[in-house]
Amino acid sequence: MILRDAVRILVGNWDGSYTVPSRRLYPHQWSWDSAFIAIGNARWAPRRARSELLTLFGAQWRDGRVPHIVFNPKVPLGAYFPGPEFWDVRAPSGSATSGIVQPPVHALAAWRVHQAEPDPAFLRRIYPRLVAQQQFLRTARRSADGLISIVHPWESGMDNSPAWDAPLAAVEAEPSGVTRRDLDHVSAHERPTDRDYERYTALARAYRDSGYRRPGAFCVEDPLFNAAYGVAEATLAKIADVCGGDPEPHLREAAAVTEAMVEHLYDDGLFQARDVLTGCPIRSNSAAGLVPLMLPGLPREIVNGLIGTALDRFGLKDGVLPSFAPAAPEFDAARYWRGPSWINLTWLVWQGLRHRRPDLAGPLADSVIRAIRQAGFREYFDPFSLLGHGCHDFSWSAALLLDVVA
Ligand code: 9YW
Repeated sequence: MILRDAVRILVGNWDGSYTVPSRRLYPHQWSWDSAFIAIGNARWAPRRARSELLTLFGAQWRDGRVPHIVFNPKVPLGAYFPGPEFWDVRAPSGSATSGIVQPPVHALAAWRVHQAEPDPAFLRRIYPRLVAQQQFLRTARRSADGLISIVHPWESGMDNSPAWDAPLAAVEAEPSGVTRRDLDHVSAHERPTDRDYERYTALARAYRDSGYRRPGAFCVEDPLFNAAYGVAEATLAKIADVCGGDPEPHLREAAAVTEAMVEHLYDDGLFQARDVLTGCPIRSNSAAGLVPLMLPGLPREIVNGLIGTALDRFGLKDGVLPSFAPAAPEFDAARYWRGPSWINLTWLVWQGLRHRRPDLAGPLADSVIRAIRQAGFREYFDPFSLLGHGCHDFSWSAALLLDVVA
């Protein structure tokens, strides 16, 4: 029954060649959502999964960047803020897009789609695009220490994570011109504050005005983003193998970023973000710091440190994974990325545990099923009561359930 409901949601959110995250709240195509959705769709409709990724990469920019939103021209202007009129840019395909990116989890998605239904022609088509996506990050965003930076909290995928409180405090807020549409659909106490939105808008505007070239007042190295980048290289090695390419450079790159992360971002049982502008680590208790468990070459003692933290600070054994450690003062069980459990974040950590600690991965997968059984396919969940929050019929919750039970 629950599986049938998951498929029903994905069918309802399908727009002909890709899937919207949510009909009303997010009525366009989102970058990392599409990767998670493809992973789920691969389980019952691999053709849709391939279309999902190819549609997204159809809006790739000439510099290789994959925009975080591809706008549907049929959706009325003003239905989502900030919309195409704000970003004011088009991909070579002609699609209106945003100008920022999201964590590059797409190579992993492409590989999972290929595993579900082998299709070397699909891999050959998407491989050069995935390589260009990584190349953009190396060219535009890599520091001398070998880490990739993000220039907006939206690029982290975890917009209002408490990890961004300190770097955001340095950003001048812009009180005018913010017409929030999210509050038409979900309640204010579950979402980022107006102040957050004013800062998001100011940052996005400054980046836009630099021609989407120069980082502004927010520039950080995020462990989830860098882990996704490293996993993408490790996965591109497998894809290159199938496509007759050379896996070696990808393996070297995956090893290099893993090493840089261990050297610069790991601290006392958790990976932390680092502020590029000040050079200082941003110490927080974000579950983003557990996602590097996905990196295949992570040293054993680091893996053990992360697992210890997951158990002690995130209560891994007790139930669903919160997005922020519950004992921390910033924790909020209902507000967006400041504590609630999210299925995609849980899925990423689950991937990291599956082969290393099946005894912990199993209960984590069960917790996803339990949350959805109790609350439905909500956007996020109170990690203790499992009360559902945010929008209903959320695509990646449905898609990743299909993967977790497969
Ligand atoms: C926004 C679509 C996106 C996700 C992000 C999540 C939220 C807010 O929704 O972003 O308006 O873009 O934080 O991870 O991709 O589901």
